[in-house]
Amino acid sequence: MKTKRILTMQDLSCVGQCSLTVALPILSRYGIETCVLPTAVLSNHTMFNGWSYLDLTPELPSIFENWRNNGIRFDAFLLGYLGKAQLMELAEKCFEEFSTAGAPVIIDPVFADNGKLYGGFDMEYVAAMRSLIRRADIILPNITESCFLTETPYREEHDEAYVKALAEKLFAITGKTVIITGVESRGNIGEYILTEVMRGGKPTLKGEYVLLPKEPQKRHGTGDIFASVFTANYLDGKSLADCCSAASRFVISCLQETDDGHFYGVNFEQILKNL
Ligand code: PXL
Repeated sequence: MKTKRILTMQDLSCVGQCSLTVALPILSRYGIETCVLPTAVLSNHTMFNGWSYLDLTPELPSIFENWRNNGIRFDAFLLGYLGKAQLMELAEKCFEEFSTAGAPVIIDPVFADNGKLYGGFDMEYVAAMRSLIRRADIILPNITESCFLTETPYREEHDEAYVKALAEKLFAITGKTVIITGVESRGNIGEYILTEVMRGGKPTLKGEYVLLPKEPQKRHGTGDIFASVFTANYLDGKSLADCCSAASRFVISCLQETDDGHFYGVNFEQILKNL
């Protein structure tokens, strides 16, 4: 079987078990050739007290020129934390120029959680992301990101009608599969999938929950782990619900593997072999 080649575009945080340092080992573990486009190099992720930030945006045109000269193409794209609004246009150029036919674009918008933007982001970034997701085949925003992207007031508690409305507003932007992550329902947590299916010869929207019992602890980088496991399963032809379920189960195992002292991420390395 031909090995699939994916490009994952996100930051490289030297310390912190997120973005490229989780995407690369996880996707490789699934036998996918994983190429990286680092958008920035940070000393550590932005949940630590302070970080250095080397913006790699100016380097991208020459990276693209060399890929162009070498005829490089990718069978899929996974985008996570980008960092600067200017990168969105470059990301679009990258999909246009370097895709094989039908290569899926999976975007986890990664700019906010718990009702707030992450450090270093502003509304210009949100607007640029709103435009970029029109190019995605699948988006993986959490509730907070869904609210920012659809200009919906954030609610701490959410019910099914609220989640459905958010997903439908996102679908109106992308016209493609929307998967809202971190959705809570009666002590369970998981995803709400909204996708178009054919019913009686007509395209129809189908909503579906994938829920598992909630782990009490929260850790950084679990969204990036989710996106990587999801993507690997998706490229393997699994259903959207099975991709979500596999990704959530692995995140739960990672959380269970991590002791209280490990505040900045999860010990996914210990259980990578179980994937
Ligand atoms: O896990 C998301 C993420 C990725 N990269 C960096 C981050 C964050 C979340 O804060 O700071 C640099």
